Amino acid sequence: MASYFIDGVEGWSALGYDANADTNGYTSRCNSYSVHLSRFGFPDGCLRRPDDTCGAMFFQAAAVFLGDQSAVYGGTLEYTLKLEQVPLYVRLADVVMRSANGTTLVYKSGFVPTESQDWKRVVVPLEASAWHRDRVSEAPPTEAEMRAVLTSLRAIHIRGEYFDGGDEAYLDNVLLRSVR
Ligand SMILES: [Ca+2]
Repeated sequence: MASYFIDGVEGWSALGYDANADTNGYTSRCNSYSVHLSRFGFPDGCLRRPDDTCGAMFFQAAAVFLGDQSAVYGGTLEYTLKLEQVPLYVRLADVVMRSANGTTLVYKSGFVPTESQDWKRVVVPLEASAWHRDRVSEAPPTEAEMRAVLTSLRAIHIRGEYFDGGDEAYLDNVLLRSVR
């Protein structure tokens, strides 16, 4: 499963989470963001975060990344991100997954973006020990819990905002990769 955004947004959208979502819970605050395609990319087109602000914006994966993705347990979620501002929301998760029954798992990478950085490849292990239940400070899910989420995925959200106002973010080359 992959999105390269060569000619369009490929079914992706975006939503805003509360800037304090890691304390208050990952309940979306604004659901109706569109994403803009940019000619810019790594290479050939990418998603660009919307200009208006409503909390912390996350890119929302297209439907083809959702549903039964049980085959990718042990594999990776990979994406390329470019940010143009000093990060501020460092306490938020970088990826949020939610199952059809509402179970929420979050992932926080060790990646700390810097101002005007170049394109950065982020590789997220799809293994229970790398994730947390509900928020970054919580314990990891069990393998069974994580497999259950991957079996009925309702959402994958990739963080696109690290600074409160005036920043830009670009997303490209999203892959769900099974274990090889
Ligand atoms: Ca591209």
